Amino acid sequence: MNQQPNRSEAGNALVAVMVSTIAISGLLYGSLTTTAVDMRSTVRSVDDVRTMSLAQAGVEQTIALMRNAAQKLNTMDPMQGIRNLFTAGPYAALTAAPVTISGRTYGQCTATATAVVNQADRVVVTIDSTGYYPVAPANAPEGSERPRQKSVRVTVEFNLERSRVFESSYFINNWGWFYGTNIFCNGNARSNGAFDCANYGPTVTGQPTYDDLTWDGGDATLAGYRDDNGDGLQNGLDGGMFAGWSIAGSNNVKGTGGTALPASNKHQFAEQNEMPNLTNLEPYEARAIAQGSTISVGGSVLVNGVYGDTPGEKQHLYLIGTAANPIVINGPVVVRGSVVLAGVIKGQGAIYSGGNVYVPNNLQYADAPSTSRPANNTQAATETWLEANRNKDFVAIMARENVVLGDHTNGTWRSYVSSWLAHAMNKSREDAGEDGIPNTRKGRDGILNTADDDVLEDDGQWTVQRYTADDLARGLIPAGKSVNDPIPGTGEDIDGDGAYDNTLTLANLDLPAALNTTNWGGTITGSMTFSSIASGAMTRLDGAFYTNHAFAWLTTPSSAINMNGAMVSRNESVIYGGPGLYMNYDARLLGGSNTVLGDLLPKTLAPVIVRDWTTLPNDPHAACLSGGSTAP
Ligand SMILES: [Ca+2]
Ligand SMILES: [Ca+2]
Ligand SMILES: [Ca+2]
Ligand SMILES: [Ca+2]
Repeated sequence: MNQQPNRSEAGNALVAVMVSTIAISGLLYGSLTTTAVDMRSTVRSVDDVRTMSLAQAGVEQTIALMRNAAQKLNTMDPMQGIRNLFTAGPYAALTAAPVTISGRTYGQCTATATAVVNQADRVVVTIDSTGYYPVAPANAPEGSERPRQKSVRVTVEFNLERSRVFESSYFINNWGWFYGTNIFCNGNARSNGAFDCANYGPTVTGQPTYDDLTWDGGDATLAGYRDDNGDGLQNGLDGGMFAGWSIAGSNNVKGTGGTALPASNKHQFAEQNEMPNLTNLEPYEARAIAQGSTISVGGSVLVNGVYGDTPGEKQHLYLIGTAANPIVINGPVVVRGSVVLAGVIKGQGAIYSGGNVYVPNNLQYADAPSTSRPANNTQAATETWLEANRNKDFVAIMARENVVLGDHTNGTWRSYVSSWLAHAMNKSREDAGEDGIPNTRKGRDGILNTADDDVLEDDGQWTVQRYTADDLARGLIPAGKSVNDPIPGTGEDIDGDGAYDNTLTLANLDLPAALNTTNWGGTITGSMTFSSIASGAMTRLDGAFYTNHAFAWLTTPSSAINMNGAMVSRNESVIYGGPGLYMNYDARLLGGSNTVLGDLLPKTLAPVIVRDWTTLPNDPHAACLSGGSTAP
């Protein structure tokens, strides 16, 4: 985001941002790379060590296969992808599979996985893996020396958790940028790709994050404080800036109290947070109906669970609330089309839109938290704030397409936003390469034609994984998909819709249908122009926002702009004016899967937890193998 260039003050650049994803392939790739290093270092070492590395490689490959199965059902329920591997009992992941790295085969491994806990949100798996050197007994030539074998048993845990993208005030799936001295990010600023401050002096106060939140009556207790600056202290000074790639031009970034943000609060090449996939809203529709969620205005129920699912019901929903007649939301609802939303909103809930969400003017809680932020970043102050504001209004606005704020029909709006959507740093077309991040073709070393290049970026090819016949046999192809179809969210399918997407343009942001009662339901009363309900000087935006495409806004008020909640976006094109832009993180989003907001937000697969690792004296797969016996 950036400050609008003032006519009398040349030199301020503009805004934009971008795309990415693919924590899964990143993790897989990272772990295999580690093994490659181990393997090479042991080439001259004893065969036993080599054989043990082969067993460990089998564990890593099995975990990768399970994560990959989760990816294949990502649009429905990633955990179901893992659970489907165990429908017929233990999962025979690898059978005398060669372990090959950079074209060289080091040996073979066999691995079997058994689900010891198999629940909707949590699966615990015991993996028995045996490494064989030089080959598995079944493949050993007759009369040859008995192959060596080493076996390990590793217990790993998979959890479905509230997506971590909601742990920042400002989260961008690719390129984050703060081009302004009066940006005040009261929370974390994070990108999956590079983060650029271009030597401006924005403020990032940070927000410590926690794994859990529990309640004892009205007493809140946060648990699992993450000491991400690594100083051993849980003193509220954690959080800050995070980037999956480099952080540039950040020397002037200020932290709490206006002093320089310490280097220990700037995290380059940090773990990426996977964007949830909202391509398929069916699971959210089922949840909305099961919970009996509603939206009403003036006592009339306008949405019952899902809007647009009954014959004759309109697809697009128009909601303008006032202080006298606020929009009243209760639970998560789905609107199959686009949404226009502004004015006063009350209650706790979420709106999942199958199209664009338009916020033409201020959106404000009727009963907002007493203060936008806790008194300070300590755990005690945060718990006190949570206790006071647990039941105050909260809304999450989730768009499958774009979030469009202000008056997008205005010529100045269109000029600024379109120039940033087209900017070279803000590439949105799906040719971002293996890492899902544009502008990384040269790799970390910045030099073209070296080993770390992202050769798939800008190659003119859309590279994705595709469903196979084996996936079909394992129940890993969701309804509506077939063998050879692209797997949504893999490779360069950055928005996870299973189709190639070109660069975002203004056409993606325009209304899907004219504003009238033929196309739109809700509080609309007749035909109208968008500009008649829109403002070029918005100052208030309450709620947590999510888009897998562009978050686009031009607002140039004469007073401060306050965003209270969170902003999660793939591409950002925010241009602002006035005395300051404040992004105040809503601390009710803290606490992992146990936030006060319950089940309002999407879930993704958490990082895999290794629970136990032990060596086995004998080969647990020996009974399954024919051929010679193995040496211990
Ligand atoms: Ca710390
Ligand atoms: Ca490509
Ligand atoms: Ca790339
Ligand atoms: Ca796509």
